[in-house]
Amino acid sequence: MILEPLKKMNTVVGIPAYNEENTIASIVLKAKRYTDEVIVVDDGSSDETAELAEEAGAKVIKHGKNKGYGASLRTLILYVRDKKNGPLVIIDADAQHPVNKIPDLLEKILNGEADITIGSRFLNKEDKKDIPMYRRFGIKVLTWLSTNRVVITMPDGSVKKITDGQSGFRAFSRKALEKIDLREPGMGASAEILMEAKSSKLKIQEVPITVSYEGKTSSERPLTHGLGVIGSMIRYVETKHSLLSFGVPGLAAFLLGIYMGIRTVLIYNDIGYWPIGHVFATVLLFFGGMAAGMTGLILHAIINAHRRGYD
Ligand SMILES: Nc1nc2c(ncn2[C@@H]2O[C@H](COP(=O)(O)OP(=O)(O)OP(=O)(O)O)[C@@H](O)[C@H]2O)c(=O)[nH]1
Ligand SMILES: [Mg+2]
Repeated sequence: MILEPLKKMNTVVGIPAYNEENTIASIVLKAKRYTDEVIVVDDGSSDETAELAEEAGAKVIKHGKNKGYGASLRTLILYVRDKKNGPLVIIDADAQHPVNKIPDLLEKILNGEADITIGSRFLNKEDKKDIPMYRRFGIKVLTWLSTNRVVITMPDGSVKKITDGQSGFRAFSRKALEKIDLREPGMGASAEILMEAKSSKLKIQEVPITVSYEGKTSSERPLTHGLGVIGSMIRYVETKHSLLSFGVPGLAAFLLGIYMGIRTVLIYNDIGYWPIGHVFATVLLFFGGMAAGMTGLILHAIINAHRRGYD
C-alpha cells in the first residue's frame, strides 16, 4: 500500500501508554511515517512517556491518574470520533508490535472488507514460535473464551474462527468507532471490543503479525491480566444480557420452587409432618428465583432506560 494516500485519509494511530519512556519515542516516529495524526494517551505515567511522545511529534492526551488500558482506548475512540477522523489503528507502546504492518491492517478497512482488523500472532507458524509457552496457552484460553460466537466473515460469506482475541494491534473503521462503546477500564477491553463487534454486526478480519517478546515481562502479571479479561466477560454478559443471565435462571428456579412446594405439601399430607429438606429447598428456590428474576428485570429496565437516554 502506498503511504501518501494513507496520510490523506485521516488515518489516526493511537497508542495507549503507561510508563513506556524507553520505547514510546521510536514507536511515535515510526508511526508518523504513515500518518501525521499520532495520538498517545498517557495514562498517568510517572516517567517521561508524555514528554518524549510529544517531542517525537505525537499529540498527547493525559489522564490525571492511571485509569487502565481500556479507559485509555475509550479516550482514544471518543477523541477520534469527536474529530470525525478515522480509521484508527491502535498499537502498543512497548515496541512489541511491528509498526510497519500498519498498512496491512488498514488495507482491509479501506477496501471495505472489514470494520475491524486484528494483528494476529497465530496465523503463520513462524510468527508464534517466539511466544513463551505459558503465554501462548493463556492467549489461546482467553481467545477461546472471548470469541464465543464472534467470528471472521470472509468476503464469500464463509466464517472462520478468530485466532488472536487478545492482540492489542488492531484497526477500526469509522463505522466501528461509532459503534464501539467501551466500559471496561482494564485489559478486559480487548475482549469487550469483540463482543461489541458481535452485537453491532461489525466485520472482523485478521492480518498476520510477528510480535517481539525479547526481554519482555508484562506490566500487569499474566494471571491478573487473565482474570481481568474473564471478569470483563462476565460483566458484559450481565449488563448486555441481564434478562438472559438473571431472568431466565431466576424464573426457572421460581417455577421449580412452586413445584417443590406442591410436592412438599403432598408429602406432608402423606406422612403427617413437614419434610425439612423439601421445605428448605422450596424456600430457597422460590425466594432465590424471585430475587434473581427481579434483578434481571430491574437491570434490564435500567440498561434500556440508559440506552434511550433517560438518565
Ligand atoms: N493506558 C494504559 N496503558 C497501559 C496500562 N498498562 C499497560 N498499558 C499499555 O498497554 C500496552 C500493552 O501492555 P502490556 O503490559 O505490554 O500487555 P501485553 O502486551 O498484553 O503483555 P506482554 O505480553 O507482557 O507485553 C502497552 O502499550 C502498555 O503501555 C495502563 O494501565 N494504562
Ligand atoms: Mg506488551
